[in-house]
Amino acid sequence: MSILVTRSSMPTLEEYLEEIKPIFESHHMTNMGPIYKKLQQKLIDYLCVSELLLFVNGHMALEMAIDALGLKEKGGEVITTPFTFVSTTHSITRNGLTPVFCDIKPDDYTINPETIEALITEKTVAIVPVHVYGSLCDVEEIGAIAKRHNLIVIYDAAHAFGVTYKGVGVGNFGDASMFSLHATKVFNTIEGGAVAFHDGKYREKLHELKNFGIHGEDDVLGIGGNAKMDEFRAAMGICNLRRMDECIARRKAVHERYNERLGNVPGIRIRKQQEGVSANYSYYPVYFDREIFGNTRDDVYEELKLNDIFARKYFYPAINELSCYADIQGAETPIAHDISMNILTLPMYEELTLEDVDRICDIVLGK
Ligand code: T4K
Repeated sequence: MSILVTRSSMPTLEEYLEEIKPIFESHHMTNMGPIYKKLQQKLIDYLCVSELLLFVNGHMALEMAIDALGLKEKGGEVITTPFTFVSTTHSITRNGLTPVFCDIKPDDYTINPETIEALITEKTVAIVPVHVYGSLCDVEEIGAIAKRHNLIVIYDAAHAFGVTYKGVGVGNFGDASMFSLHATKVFNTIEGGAVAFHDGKYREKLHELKNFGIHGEDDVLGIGGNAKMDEFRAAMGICNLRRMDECIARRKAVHERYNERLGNVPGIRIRKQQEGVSANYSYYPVYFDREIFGNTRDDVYEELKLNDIFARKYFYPAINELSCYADIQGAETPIAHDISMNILTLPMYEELTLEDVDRICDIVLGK
């Protein structure tokens, strides 16, 4: 059987059927029904955040968060990373804002705070960093920069569900954070997304944006869209959340086996455990230094493919090298370019066996 880069975590069919049974009695299938509300509260508790709204997917959650926090109205420039999934940048540009690409750090691949400040102009309105692969951004330094320059910070925490820093849930940093709850994520609601924030003044605007701008029965205040999470997806979330600890423990075992096998190989670079961070083991990225390792990232990718193993080049090309962003002028981002050319995310999911990991590593190492 093929091994793909990931495989969705799912409950048993019986467990899911039990959870969706009430929908067949009430016929309440969507529009913030009881299962939505139950999941919303459970996620507030699990992520240790004060406010959280659920969305149809992570992309719409981020796009609407940027709007709800007033950035669309303001217009201007947003400093962000070129090393991410294209959704991050699209969320900025679809709000009429201009992305300004800032280079990343070579060790954890998150935006480099040392280069942020030089990119700030009188047009800068926000920073949108990404906790890429679940690596925590330098939240303290980014927070200090934002305070100095009066900028909004919205984290793309698509990969960082359940990550904590010094015991604080990742969703507490910045003005808002978006989590993707897509089928490929550590925690999924099939498709889904969430925005966590602490200032209650955003609640109503965000809620309205995802529900056509409707404000009660008598008026529509804003020009919203439709990005509501339905009851069937919320039910999947309820089931999957029950098994989160087990799921993360199994991923951790996979991660540790990869570390054992690849951690000390000349020319292979793996991420180090970040101090104070409890990880969620969402991805297993490996950097290949072709000069030392001999084989390139692409050689390894092809060899795995020949063996029916489908690793992925997340995130290649860097966003500022994509055709749709070719017109965006800006500073060079050589580290993001180098990482995107040489990194491969190896298969990572809870059901991956340690024997599978050994087989993958044998192929990577040419054994
Ligand atoms: N920001 C960041 C940093 C993100 O990474 C993402 C999404 C977003 C924002 C936006 O969040 P969402 O709107 O998606 O909630 C996948 C995911 O679709 C996407 O969610 C994810 N990031 C991105 C990094 O990866 P593809 O096109 O690579 O997925 P696909 O269909 O090739 O699937 C990858 C593997 O996952 C498959 O080989 C098998 C497995 N899989 C896939 C699906 C769809 C399953 O096991 N079950 C499934 O249902 O984008």
